[in-house]
Amino acid sequence: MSAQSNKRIVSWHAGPSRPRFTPPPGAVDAHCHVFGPMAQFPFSPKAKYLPEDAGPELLFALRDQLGFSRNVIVQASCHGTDNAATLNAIGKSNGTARGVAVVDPAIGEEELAALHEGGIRAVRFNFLKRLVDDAPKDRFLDVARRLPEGWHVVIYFEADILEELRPFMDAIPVPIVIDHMGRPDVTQGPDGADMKALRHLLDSRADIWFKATCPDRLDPVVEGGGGDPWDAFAQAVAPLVADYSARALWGTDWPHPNMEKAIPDDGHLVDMIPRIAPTGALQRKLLIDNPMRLYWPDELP
Ligand code: 0GY
Repeated sequence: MSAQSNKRIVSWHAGPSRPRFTPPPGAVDAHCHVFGPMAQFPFSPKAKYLPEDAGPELLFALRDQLGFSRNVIVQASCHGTDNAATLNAIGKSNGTARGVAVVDPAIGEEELAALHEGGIRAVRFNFLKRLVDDAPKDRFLDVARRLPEGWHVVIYFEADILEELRPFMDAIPVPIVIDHMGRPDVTQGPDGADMKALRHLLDSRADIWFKATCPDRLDPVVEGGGGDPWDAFAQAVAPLVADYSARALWGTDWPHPNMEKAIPDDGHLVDMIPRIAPTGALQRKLLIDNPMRLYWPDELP
């Protein structure tokens, strides 16, 4: 374990408020994680943080409390390339969860097929230096070229390397989903340099999607610990969702890895939805049509 200390951290709210916004029936939380339970699914020796257990029971209880129907569970870096905890949660979901895996680039066809069988529909390439030791673009590309039918790639990066990643992204032959919009500086506003670069990227290909997620990570922390009510995020992101409404996804990011110093209230996160997607039609795309197209195309009406 390369985590700074062996103290296990809690990064999620103990009693999130009940949201005022009611998601439409069938809504998908398209970005969340599970941690452990550690006794059954130990963390990676390379993990950069050591969280308390946040297993499927807690995740599904939160899903119900917030008024969601489905989850897309993204393999968190603390579990490395062993997707057992994510698969365990999907297996316990009664068909209401699918997942995004992190894989060893040497993975073979049979292992990929087993992940598909377990409900995985994408692989994640993480470029955040504080979370992973290396991000080998050539090996990632090799995996991207060998994915099972219908899968996509999820990429997590920060805005300062977007341009550097362009040739890599251009070479990916399947749809791409950008985690947390590539972490733009939302205080620059909807027309700021980071949002312009993101729009430029989205305009370059019709199959690049984005997660309109994590106001708690992207909006500056104010006195008192959080950025809530996250006004800068709402102002910067609402126009993006309106202009690229067929490619926007939403998720809680529960259990909010590494946010232990500014834990967001999940009820407040849900209440951001009508601020970035103000109409019923936009909410339906963001929460149902778009994630269903990517993760449950077999169940589309
Ligand atoms: C997120 C963001 C973070 C962590 C991870 O896999 C992870 O550990 O994704 C982060 O620290 O920014 O999406 O959960």
